[in-house]
Amino acid sequence: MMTPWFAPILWDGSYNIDILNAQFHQRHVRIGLTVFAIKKYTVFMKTFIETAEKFFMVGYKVNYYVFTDRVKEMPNITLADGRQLVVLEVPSYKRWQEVSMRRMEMIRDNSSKRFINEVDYLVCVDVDIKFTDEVGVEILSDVFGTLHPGYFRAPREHFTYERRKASAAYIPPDEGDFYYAGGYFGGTVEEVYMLTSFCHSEMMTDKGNNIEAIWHDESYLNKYFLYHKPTKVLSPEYLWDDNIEVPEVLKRRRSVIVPKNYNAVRNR
Ligand code: 2GW
Ligand code: MN
Repeated sequence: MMTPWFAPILWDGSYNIDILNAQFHQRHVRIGLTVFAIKKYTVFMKTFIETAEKFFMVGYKVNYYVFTDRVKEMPNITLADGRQLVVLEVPSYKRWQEVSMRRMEMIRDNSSKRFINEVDYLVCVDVDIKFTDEVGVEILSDVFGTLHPGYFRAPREHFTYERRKASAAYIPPDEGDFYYAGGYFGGTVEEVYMLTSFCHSEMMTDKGNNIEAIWHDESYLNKYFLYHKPTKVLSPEYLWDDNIEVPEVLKRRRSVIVPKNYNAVRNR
């Protein structure tokens, strides 16, 4: 429940939400939830927002920041008091790898321009998820990552870090604490700015050298966390994959990956 650098690993039962709520309400914290719905991924929006209304930071001031190239396809959903949906129109990239990777640049740019004036913390997630149980202020910290559901019990040798030395995302075989998921990280706006700046510029370095890390943005995120340790680590309760058999330690599933009809939503 604790990393060797004394960051809590959040499992059900490791915290008292009433104490945390009292602390965070006292500070009137505002939370931004960033999500990207580019091209056909707009189909995930309705479920994403509806389930977030039910389970994500209920009772807090929440801004949904939706980056999309299809503004007209945004669902019209009535939100609870104190919550708003901010649609940010962005260009779409042709390659799907780039669609995923460019999120770092867009989060970075909006952190300094907009998010810093509007919220205290950012939570940055994939859109192909649905919330199925409470996610509250227990996750908030300077900078946090999430254990990838496929690797949280795996030995380091199995982590799918970038292993080519030519890439800026390279991680030596004898280094690396956890394998973090690309689709769920966050922290204060300042910390998320630093994280996304790092990931974007390392991606650009690689691009200049005609190399792209094996798992795209996820590989650069793992590199960042190796040398800038997260101050909280979310257990896979926060991002579960129902294709994996539920282990005994997993008492709650707070968000799960929505099964994709690959042909319908991806044109690789
Ligand atoms: C992605 C792959 C193939 C074709 C299209 C797309 C796509 C992604 C798209 O057309 N439109 C779009 O908005 N996206 C955004 O990128 C969307 O927010 C989506 O959740 C995110 C990542 O793509 P996804 O969810 O299809 O990829 P996963 O779940 O396999 O992602 C993991 O690995 C990625 C890198 O390959 C990222 O690190 C991601 O954060 C991981 O969860
Ligand atoms: Mn995804």
